[in-house]
Parts: sequence; C-alpha cells; structure tokens
Amino acid sequence: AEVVIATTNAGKLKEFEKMFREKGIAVKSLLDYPEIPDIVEDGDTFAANALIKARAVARRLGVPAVADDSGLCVDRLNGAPGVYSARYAGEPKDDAANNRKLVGELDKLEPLPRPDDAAHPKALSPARFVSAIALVDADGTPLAEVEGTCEGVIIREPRGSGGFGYDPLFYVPQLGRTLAELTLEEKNALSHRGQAIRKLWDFLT
Ligand code: ITT
Ligand code: NA
Repeated sequence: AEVVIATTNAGKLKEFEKMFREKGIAVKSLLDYPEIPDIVEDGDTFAANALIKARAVARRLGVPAVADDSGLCVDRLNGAPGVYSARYAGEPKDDAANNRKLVGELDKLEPLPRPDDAAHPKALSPARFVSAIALVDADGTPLAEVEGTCEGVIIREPRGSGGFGYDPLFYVPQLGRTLAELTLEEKNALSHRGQAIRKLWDFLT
C-alpha cells in the first residue's frame, strides 16, 4: 500500500513515514512531485487547511491523499501563532526566525509571577501543539478528519536538536525535556501528530 502526504515539510514527513512504515504503508510526498504548485492555505482553522491541502493533491494526482495542518497555540499570545505558525516571522518560512520571534514576543510581557512547581523555572507561557489531519479519496471527498494536541510550556533557551520547527522551545514538564530532546519514536508516542495519526488507522484499513 502507498499513500501521498500533501506536505513539503521534511520534518513532518519523517514523522509520518515512520508511523506509516510500521503499518506497512509506503508514503510519497510533494517532494516527489515538484511540478505541483504551492497550495494556498487560506482556511481559518487547522482542519480547514488540512482539507484544502489534501483535496488539492488528490484532485491533481487522481489518488487518495492525506494532509496535516498544524501549529503552535500560545496561551499568553491569545493562541498565536496558530494557523500562521509556519510563517510567524514572515516570508520565507524560517524555523530559527520563528523561534526568535516567539521568545521576543513573550519577553515583552510581564514575567510569569509564580511558575507552578511542575513547570520549567523559565517557563514563558503554557502552549499546545495542534495537528489536524484530513484523508480524502481520489475525487477529494473527505474520508476522515482527525485532530491531536500536545500540552507544554514555552521556554526561553532552545534545548535539543531533534524534531523541527518550535520543538526546541516546547518543554513537556512531565518528561523534563523539550520535544527536540526526544527521539523520533518518543516524539511520535506523545505528540499532537502521533495522536492524530493513530486516530487515522481506523479509516485506513
Ligand atoms: P506543509 O503545509 O507543506 O505540510 P508547513 O510547514 O507549511 O508544511 P503547516 O502549514 O501545517 O506546514 O505549518 C506548520 C508549522 O507549525 C510548522 O512549519 C512549524 O513551524 C509548526 N509545527 C507544526 N508541528 C510542529 C511540530 O511537531 N514541532 C514543531 N513545530 C511544529
Ligand atoms: Na498552515
């Protein structure tokens, strides 16, 4: 079996590949189809954008497709960057610039008065990652729409070199580590995307 994941994000793709391979499903991505033009993601929600990306690719290739739209929602920034996570610091997409902007925005706020005991001593804000995944058939009809979330706190100093995006700033108090300090397998076991992908298995068999 094989499925196309409507993504050009190499970090995201690795996480999909590992979990799909374990189920005996090979994955392709938009990196295999450079002729497909950029998809305009103009939805208001992660779920809407996931459907837009999956449909665009299914229609173009005439095969079923899966897409993930995801992002970081930071409590003390009223949910920002949210659906704008990929381009928080502007064009072009730049993870390092996004991370600097995130810490910069949180540094403008009053320090948290009393970090709770479970949190990192330098926690800047509670936050959560959200992943919305859509599976559509070859003509773009939705077959599944699932979501996963992962709770943590944003810290000031990046830690770890795994993962991608905001992972070095996303600290999970229960683990005492950031997502960038986890192996791919450990991240998939608890991440927003891992949870959403596990919800998808029911629909892929
Ligand atoms: P595709 O649309 O091609 O899949 P993208 O990176 O543009 O790639 P999104 O529009 O879904 O994907 O934006 C997601 C952004 O949210 C991503 O670029 C990261 O900045 C952030 N993000 C999402 N999941 C993450 C994760 O697991 N770890 C760290 N950052 C994540
Ligand atoms: Na997006």
